[in-house]
Amino acid sequence: MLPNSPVFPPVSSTLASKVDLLFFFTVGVSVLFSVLIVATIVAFLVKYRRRHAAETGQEIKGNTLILELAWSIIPLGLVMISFFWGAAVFFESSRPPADAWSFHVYGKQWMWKVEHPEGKREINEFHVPVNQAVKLTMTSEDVIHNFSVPAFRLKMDVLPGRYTTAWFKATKTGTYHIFCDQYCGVDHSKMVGKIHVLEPQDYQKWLVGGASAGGAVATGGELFVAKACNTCHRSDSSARAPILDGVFGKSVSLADGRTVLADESYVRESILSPASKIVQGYQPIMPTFKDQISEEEIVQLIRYIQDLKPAGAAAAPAAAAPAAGGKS
Ligand code: HEC
Ligand SMILES: [Cu+2]
Repeated sequence: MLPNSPVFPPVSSTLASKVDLLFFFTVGVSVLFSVLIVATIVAFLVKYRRRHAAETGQEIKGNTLILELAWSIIPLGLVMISFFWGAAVFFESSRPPADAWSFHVYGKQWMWKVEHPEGKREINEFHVPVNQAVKLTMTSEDVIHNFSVPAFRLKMDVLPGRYTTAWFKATKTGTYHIFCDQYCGVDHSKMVGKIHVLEPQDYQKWLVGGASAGGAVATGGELFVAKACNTCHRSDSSARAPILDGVFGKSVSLADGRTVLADESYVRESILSPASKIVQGYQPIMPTFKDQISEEEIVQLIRYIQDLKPAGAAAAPAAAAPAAGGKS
């Protein structure tokens, strides 16, 4: 929209120009009315100024129906346009498309950690393919942060203790800024990063080459054994604990009569506070893993559970294309 403008960031995602258009519309309407109001005030100041000391105002009686209707209906119409237009853009920005690749983002004083669908990790650098929808599931390891990429018009709070999601589809290759948009401590201003948008073949090349940053984290399968989840959650169903194969993405009946969707937040809650949602037909014997497991390990377990197919179905091709990453 404004190429190479120092005022506006580049327009590099499918959502960016839609957000800009809405922004310019609301600013335009506001400026138009501000100018009209100020001009009217000035004109009336001059026109109805007191011309001699004894002058009194004329009494005004009755009303002008057309005028009253006009100044009610026109602003209502304009506000409704902003409302429905804004709602449409909001819905689009908050619903990742079904074919989005699933990335995880961790905010931490003072860095951004990213995990790719096939497990590769990086810090403050984020490589993504162009023209591919990317879904971010984000959480914080300490305080509230905010993941912001101005070029994508993307900005989402990253909170400790829960998952927030955002998505984007980059439309132009290049390197763009990542900022933390929520004051989070002394080095908040250094909590910045770069997002590199690559051609799909360059992204694949990048994926196979180079080491993964951020230290090794055990895979979900290893953790499932190391944390002894497998002693209760066995696929041969000794009836102590529900079989987890195929549970992800399904709805689960709880002992108190509610049903919940087994999504990432549900699995996370099941691990950290198992007693808050008890599965129907089971005893609350699962211990909490709070303080014994890191946010990154929880995500590994979620991914492992996500890939557990119901008995009989073909096993998921291990770490094939990143497209195999979750589609919740
Ligand atoms: C002592 C046995 C035991 C251990 C160990 C255990 N669980 Fe559980 N788990 C249960 C039981 C029983 C339930 C069902 C009752 C409930 O909801 O708390 C359950 C429920 C769950 C659910 C919800 C399942 C559903 O069908 O909705 C998930 C997810 C889960 N556990 C994951 C884990 C993970 C991951 C670990 C290891 C970090 C683990 N569990 C360790 C016994 C256990
Ligand atoms: Cu921050």
